[in-house]
Amino acid sequence: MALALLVMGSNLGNRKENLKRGKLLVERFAGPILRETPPVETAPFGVTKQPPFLNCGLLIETDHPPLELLRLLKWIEKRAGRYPTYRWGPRVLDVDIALYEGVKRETEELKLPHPGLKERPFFREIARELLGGTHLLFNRL
Ligand code: PH2
Ligand code: MG
Ligand code: MG
Repeated sequence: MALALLVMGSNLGNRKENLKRGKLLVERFAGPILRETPPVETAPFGVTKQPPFLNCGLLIETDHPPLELLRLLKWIEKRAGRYPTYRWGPRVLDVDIALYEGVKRETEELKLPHPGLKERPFFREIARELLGGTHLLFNRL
């Protein structure tokens, strides 16, 4: 059993409903949600000419090892209606692993901690909001 910090985002269709759907699927297939942030509207990062995002964060407990969790989240995105666009482009639902307890990894498929934690203000804010005291669990990465 490990803790993982997930960041979800949506900027296509009914963004609020998409995040809700994502949350239900995460809860059902990835593991229980211990803490969550309310959705917050954020300016698009990277490709700036696209609709604004709704982002939120989930702290979950999971039995799935990192790569398995990643693949499960991709499946959840599809199940919530995501269809392919382009890199950093608009999407119905994105569920990223920001942190996975005790894991540091730099592969093509999976980078942990997620580079967004350095680059994107909303990642940092979500991490701060959800980790608070439990930050210790991650600070040796
Ligand atoms: N996700 C992206 C690209 N840009 N910008 C915001 N504000 N929120 C996101 O979730 C986001 C983004 C690709 O994953
Ligand atoms: Mg993303
Ligand atoms: Mg993603």
